[in-house]
Amino acid sequence: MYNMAAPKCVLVSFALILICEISSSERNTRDFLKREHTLVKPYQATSTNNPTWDFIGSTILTSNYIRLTSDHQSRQGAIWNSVPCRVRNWELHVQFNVHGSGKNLFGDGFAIWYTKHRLQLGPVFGSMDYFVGLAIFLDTYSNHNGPHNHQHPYVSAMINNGSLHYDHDRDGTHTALEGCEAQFRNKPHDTFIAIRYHGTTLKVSLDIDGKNSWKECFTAHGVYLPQGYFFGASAATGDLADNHDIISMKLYEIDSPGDTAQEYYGLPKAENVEPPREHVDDHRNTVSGWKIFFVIILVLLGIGVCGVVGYVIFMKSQENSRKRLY
Ligand SMILES: *[C@@H]1O[C@H](CO)[C@@H](O)[C@H](O)[C@H]1NC(C)=O
Ligand SMILES: [Ca+2]
Repeated sequence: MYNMAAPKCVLVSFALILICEISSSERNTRDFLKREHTLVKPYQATSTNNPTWDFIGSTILTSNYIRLTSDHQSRQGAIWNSVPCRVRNWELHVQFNVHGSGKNLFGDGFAIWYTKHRLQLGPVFGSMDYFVGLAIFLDTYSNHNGPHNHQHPYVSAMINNGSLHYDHDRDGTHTALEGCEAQFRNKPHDTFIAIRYHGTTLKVSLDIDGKNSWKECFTAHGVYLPQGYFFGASAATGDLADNHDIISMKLYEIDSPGDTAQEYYGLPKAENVEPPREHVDDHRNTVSGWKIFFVIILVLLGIGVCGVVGYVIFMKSQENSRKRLY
């Protein structure tokens, strides 16, 4: 009896390994493209035959790319998927091309969205502020003049439940979940970004070196996004400009059979993000510093004047009392 247990155990383990093998290969077959959330050439045919994408603002369609903004000032453009995404675990691949004539001055960049609201132009890379959902920013221009802990262009993620403001003056550093530096502009080869959301893990990777391989930008854990939001991309130019082109957006379902049960219905949230710090205006700060300095000087002067006046009055009264004494 005792000796029979070992082979049985081996058999059971072998069967388990076999089951694992089968389920992992099954998982691979389920990594498939969701056509209703995918945008590929030819775009004109897409908009007429399969109208699941909307185009607004300065966006123009050509046969080879979708141009969100051209290399001109003060443009805002966006594309939005009109089908809410019910896929729980997904990976979005975006082929893009940011290019322009500016050598040192160009901007502002573009954003990829998974949000509750769509088709609203606004100040955050061409889309609305106080958004509800996920934003991936590909920020080409550093608005922050002070000491920066990173270079630009910079790729970052932000999770918002509608309460947070994107602070351009700080390049969103106070609300960013994670980020990485990435020289994706004016490349002679194709450039791609992959956004993978599986379970509660968000992973962003880039393929911008023309090597046809993904390089991790960052991975963030404890990210909660509900189903039913919309994918989109938007871009903006201000005083500075660039061409912000989208070549394709492809959404892959990466649900594995085991984890389809849990769903999330709450507001977007990220567990490991620092609470937003107060926006402290450097200029105003120095002014208030000077104010305090002047107040102290005035108080000291006041004390001095009071002292002198008091001393004079005291001496006068002493004189008077002396006069009375004599
Ligand atoms: C929304 O997010 C902010 C900042 O992360 C947080 O303080 C607030 O509690 C959240 N509100 C809700 C209703 O979850
Ligand atoms: Ca910026």
